[in-house]
Amino acid sequence: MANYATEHIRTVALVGQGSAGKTTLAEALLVKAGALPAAGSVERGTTVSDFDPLEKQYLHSLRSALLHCETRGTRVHIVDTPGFPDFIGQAIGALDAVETAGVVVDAQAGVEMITSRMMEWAGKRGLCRIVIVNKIDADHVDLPAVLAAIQGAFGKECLPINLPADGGKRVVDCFFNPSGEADFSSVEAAHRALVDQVVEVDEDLMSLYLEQGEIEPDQLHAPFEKALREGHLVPVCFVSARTGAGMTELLQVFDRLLPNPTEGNPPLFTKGEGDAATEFRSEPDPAKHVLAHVFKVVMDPFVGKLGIFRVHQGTVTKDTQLFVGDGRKPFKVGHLFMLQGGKNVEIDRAVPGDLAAVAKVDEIEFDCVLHDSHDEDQIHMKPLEFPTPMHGVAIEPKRRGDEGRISDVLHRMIAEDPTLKLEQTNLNETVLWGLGDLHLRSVLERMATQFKLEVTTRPPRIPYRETITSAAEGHHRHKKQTGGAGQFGEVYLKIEPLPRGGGFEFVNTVKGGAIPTSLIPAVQKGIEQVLSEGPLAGFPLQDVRVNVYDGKYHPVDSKEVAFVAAGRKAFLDAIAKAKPIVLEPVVGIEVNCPAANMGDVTGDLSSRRGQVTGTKTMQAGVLAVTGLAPLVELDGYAARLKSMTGGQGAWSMELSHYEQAPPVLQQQLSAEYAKHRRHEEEA
Ligand SMILES: Nc1nc2c(ncn2[C@@H]2O[C@H](COP(=O)(O)OP(=O)(O)O)[C@@H](O)[C@H]2O)c(=O)[nH]1
Ligand SMILES: [Mg+2]
Repeated sequence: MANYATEHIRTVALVGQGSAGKTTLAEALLVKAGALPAAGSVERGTTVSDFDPLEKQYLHSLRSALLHCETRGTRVHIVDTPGFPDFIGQAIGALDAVETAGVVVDAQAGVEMITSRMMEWAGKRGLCRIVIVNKIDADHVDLPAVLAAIQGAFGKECLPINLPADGGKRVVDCFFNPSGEADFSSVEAAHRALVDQVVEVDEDLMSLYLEQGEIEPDQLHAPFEKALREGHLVPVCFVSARTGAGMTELLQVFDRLLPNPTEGNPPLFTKGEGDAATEFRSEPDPAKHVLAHVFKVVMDPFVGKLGIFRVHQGTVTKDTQLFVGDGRKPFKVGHLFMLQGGKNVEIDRAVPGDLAAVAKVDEIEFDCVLHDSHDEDQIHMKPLEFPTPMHGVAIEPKRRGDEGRISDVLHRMIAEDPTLKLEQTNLNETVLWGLGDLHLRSVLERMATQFKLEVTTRPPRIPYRETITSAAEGHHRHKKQTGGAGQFGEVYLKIEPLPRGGGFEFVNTVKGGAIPTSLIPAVQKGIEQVLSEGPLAGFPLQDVRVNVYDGKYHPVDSKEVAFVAAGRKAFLDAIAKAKPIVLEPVVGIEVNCPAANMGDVTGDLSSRRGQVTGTKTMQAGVLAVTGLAPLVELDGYAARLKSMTGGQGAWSMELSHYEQAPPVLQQQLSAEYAKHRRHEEEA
């Protein structure tokens, strides 16, 4: 395979609502660029991206797929991502690997829930963005209205870079072309709007433009890239992945206008640990030390673990020795791959901008950094935030004896997917948390088909938390005389509430060796034992600061165990006096529904102790309702929404914050816990 210099590489993630046509578009681009002889179809399960058996069954992308093609001397890496809210983690992860987010909009549906979410995520990550309006061939599309909706939702900086012509059979470029025929608006107006917008980021050019009234396209390149980087310009292009209209023009936009890796915003890395950590940006220079970021890990049934990374700096070859994150032992690359859907193609080097993969390196985990310098360990990439998984199922093996393997396989799947969590509750439940029902189902199906492991599922308990609401003092003297040896430890501590989200803080202000420094970790250990099971209702305790300030020890009898016990009991003593409460999770919910159902949807939300925080028109006849509601009240919401909207509604939720649970609920939860404790003691 030919080698491409960094300047001749482009990286684009196709993101946006499910069914907008991302997979079909990726396929059409590969065909147009000559990387594929003919286009497959999503419906027949023959596309390069949707290669996974489960994707073929669902007719939807469930995971991101890496593709690449060559156009006019430029290599284009494309990441096709799923648009279903359940699999949004895959799309967010892909943003770490590219300069540009290509947000695909379905011309028939307009701006949708995931369109907005991805515009926002990509903006937060400092990516250049383009909007690709697909399906311009379809019946009943109102393209001027779609463009207006895009500008309404994302701002006036969304400007068409080409326009449909001949009734949507082709598109006409408006950037290089100062004039021409289009189906609506005019090429002249679009061209002028683009130039006006671009020169705004460059004062000198602006004066020149005002003087001369026109600017050479070549002079516009640098300010164009700057405008993209700064989010001052979001080009909009029109395509039909089905008829191929706009494909040549889109490839031309990729090649001539999208940033190469030296023109995008380089990602932020951190070096060192804790307070000593410093931030720095990678430099897309092939001659420097290697910095590569693993943005995706897959368990390939044939080659095993594949670590897929983006090179941000330096050159990786098959002879490169790479360190994994903080690890001290390097591995030799050996075989280096580039992916085309489910196919791995061996390559001999990867430079800044390339997306490549290595197989069978156990230490590689999602989000780790690969590097080749001995003195620069502890390198991390500034982490992306992912939505917190709020849908859970409690699982149990169908066959006894499968417990170990299930936990093993689930841990491997979690390593691939940052939006999947496994929790072992204190009620002996194993709960798998994901972003939605389909997300969880796909995991369990993969487990059943690929690993022959079957489980039964039931709804899990709500992830309540506990905290305290006032400061208090705690004390415990642990004294035991067993035979000759004794145990002695005494601890005085103070606790106080931290703001929500403050977690746990341990402070040691013991003076004069009242508790020897060597035994402080034992005290801390005892205290931390309480964190996983709060005394009020058995839920994890959070948002509390503990200050151990005094104590007593005995030169002979003071052992670690004594201080673990004293720490734990002193903490429990303080909690009992600090007005503990149960916190319940409150989620932000977004519902898309026909405007006619708005009253039902908002009324229903209020009846669930919820609160509507906003409504927004997405396009003619469709509303987005946002609100907040306690998670416990959303039981059965999917079915309710379906019946309220005749199947037209869509929704997603994300953890917003924790709030004090209503008194009745608190009493009920602590009564249940007390009963559970009695059972345990009797058993
Ligand atoms: N009419 C029309 N249909 C399209 C076009 N592109 C995709 N589709 C159809 O839209 C559906 C969703 O496409 P898909 O590529 O799976 O969307 P994705 O979820 O964004 O990857 C499929 O039935 C496609 O055949 C297009 O340009 N025009
Ligand atoms: Mg797809």
